[in-house]
Amino acid sequence: MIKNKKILVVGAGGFIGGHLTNRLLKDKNFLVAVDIKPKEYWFQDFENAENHYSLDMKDINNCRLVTKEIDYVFNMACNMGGMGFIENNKAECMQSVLINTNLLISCKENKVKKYFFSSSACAYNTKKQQKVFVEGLKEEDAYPAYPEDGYGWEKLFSERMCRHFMEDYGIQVRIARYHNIYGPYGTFDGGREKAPAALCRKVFKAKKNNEKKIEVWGDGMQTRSFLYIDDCVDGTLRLFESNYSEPVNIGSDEQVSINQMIEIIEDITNTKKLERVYQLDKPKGVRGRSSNNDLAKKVLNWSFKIELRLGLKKTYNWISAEMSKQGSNLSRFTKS
Ligand code: GKE
Repeated sequence: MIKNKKILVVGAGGFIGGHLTNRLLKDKNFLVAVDIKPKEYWFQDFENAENHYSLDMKDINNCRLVTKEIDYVFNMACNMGGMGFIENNKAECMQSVLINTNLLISCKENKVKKYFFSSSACAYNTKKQQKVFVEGLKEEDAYPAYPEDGYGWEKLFSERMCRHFMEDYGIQVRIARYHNIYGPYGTFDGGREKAPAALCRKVFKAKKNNEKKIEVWGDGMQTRSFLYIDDCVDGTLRLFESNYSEPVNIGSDEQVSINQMIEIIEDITNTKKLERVYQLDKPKGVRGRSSNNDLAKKVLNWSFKIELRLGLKKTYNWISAEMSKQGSNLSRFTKS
């Protein structure tokens, strides 16, 4: 367990960064929490951390400032979202390369011991994801390089930047390839939400308004695997404390189609089967994706624990409670 360290989390106002910051605080570390978002849009608040609101880490001077006298850095920051966002904002997504690059340079200058980079399954070769049911992607399947346009290229390039900072300057790096992380305290509306949160929101709305239909992007047959946030934080810390410096999948291999995921949500919420309105012109991404977890088992002795059904139940309960609230509380999770 990491304890009594001075840790910088960049992207602490976001979904994964927020949960990670909370966990590191609970484990009795001193946290410097940074995000480009203003205070009112942070997904979680941290009373016991040194918080830096509205700080743009694309600017190297800000990176230099917050990496001083820091033991460990977790770079959880990027301008991203679900398919609806990354397919329509490729230039925005690629500019996150500045965050990683300037942070690494600053870590080198300030002699930070260890650096974590949050990469993505979008770094994998898209040509290996053209069928509905695919074998879980192994780490070597990122090459030959043909990642998701925009966002995926940024992730793959930044992975390599980390690797070369380790080879050339000796900074220890750890890299996770996350597979569609979901759970409470994440975006569920506004354009950046991913499928689990979007579909929980849509089922909740249909129930509330007594509607009989929901809109689904694509034909619903596309597949993914989804990892619950608590498992993600555990896997991340396990990886960080390991001796393994190459990218590792942090994901689940419970591969489901989008139609199957909707059935699970209907089932856990006692919703009568809704008519699916398939929107074939909406962003769809790859046809099929899942995570091969052999390497994580081997080098981290780690595997996901929370099955999709349970994770969706927790997520739905949180989203429905948020949507039932009135007023401004809602806006931080729904900002586009
Ligand atoms: N977002 C969203 N909203 N997706 C929907 C919806 C909806 O209402 N209805 C169906 N889908 C379908 C999408 O068309 C896509 O085929 C699938 O669900 C998953 O969409 P997603 O959750 O937005 O994102 P992806 O898994 O395609 O990609 C995400 O992958 C992660 C890594 O595994 C990326 O957007 C990144 O957020 C992330 O790195």
